[in-house]
Amino acid sequence: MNASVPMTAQDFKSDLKPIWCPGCGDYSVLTALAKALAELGRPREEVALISGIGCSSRLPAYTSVYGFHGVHGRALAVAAGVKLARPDLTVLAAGGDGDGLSIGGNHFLHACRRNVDITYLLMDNQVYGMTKGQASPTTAPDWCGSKLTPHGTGVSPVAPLHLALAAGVNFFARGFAGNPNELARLIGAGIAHPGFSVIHVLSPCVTFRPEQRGWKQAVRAVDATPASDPAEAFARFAADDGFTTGILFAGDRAPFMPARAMTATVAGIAQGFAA
Ligand SMILES: Cc1ncc(C[n+]2csc(CCOP(=O)(O)OP(=O)(O)O)c2C)c(N)n1
Ligand code: SF4
Repeated sequence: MNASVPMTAQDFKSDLKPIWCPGCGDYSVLTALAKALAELGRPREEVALISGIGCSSRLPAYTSVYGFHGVHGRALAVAAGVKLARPDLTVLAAGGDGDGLSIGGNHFLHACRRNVDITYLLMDNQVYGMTKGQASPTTAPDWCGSKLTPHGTGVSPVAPLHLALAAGVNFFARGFAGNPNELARLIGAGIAHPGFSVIHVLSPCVTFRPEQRGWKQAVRAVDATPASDPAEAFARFAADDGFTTGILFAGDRAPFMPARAMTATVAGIAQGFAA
């Protein structure tokens, strides 16, 4: 591609046709991401998108940037490695609430704490879509839609905003797949903000949670400038119901980037093993 020709959102989509169910929110996340990357204007080979496993984690295959569709729950570990080895790249990670908060929950905490300059699309549908509809960490306790939990889970769900703030996240925005233009703006803001940025995307699973079509009526835009102090954000969003959208927190911690990582090369690492 000629670098002087401005790229369009379409240029950031691959030729693969997504196999998501018709109406899945993930289509709009792809649209928003492609728009954000076109607006960012970096060549495709300077962007890496890392994912785990799940319907949402198929995202890299449908983009034209470098991608890695890896192991369940380990997207953030891989993304951190990519960013530390190649700080010149724009690095994103993506995956579902199961991938990021169940099996990957520990990595989520440490990614917030460590603050490597990555933008993470946490595509939340409050269910394990790929494995046919089991409850996830963000599922409400009284949801009885899975045969595994016919009387609900009875367990308090994780609130990604509160969890991220407690763990030291540097940027937290919430978007809705049904509003892809606004979501593109939030993804762009997350990429521009130094450090670990979480874009919590409400992305309906129309197959196993058809009632999530009603999220359209539930979401509302935040009516204040983002908090920059975690205590202020906690106080402001203590009673948050999970449907406030926009940039909810923007901190100013310096990203984690050890000098040593910047000088490591594959040849150097190989030499170290040979010695
Ligand atoms: C180590 C491991 N454990 C379990 C699974 C089975 N598995 C695949 S995807 C998935 C959860 C998917 O849910 P989520 O991350 O919320 O994504 P969604 O499909 O809803 O987008 C699970 C449990 C797996 N692939 N690997
Ligand atoms: S099962 Fe749910 S999350 Fe997976 S593609 Fe279908 S609608 Fe989307």
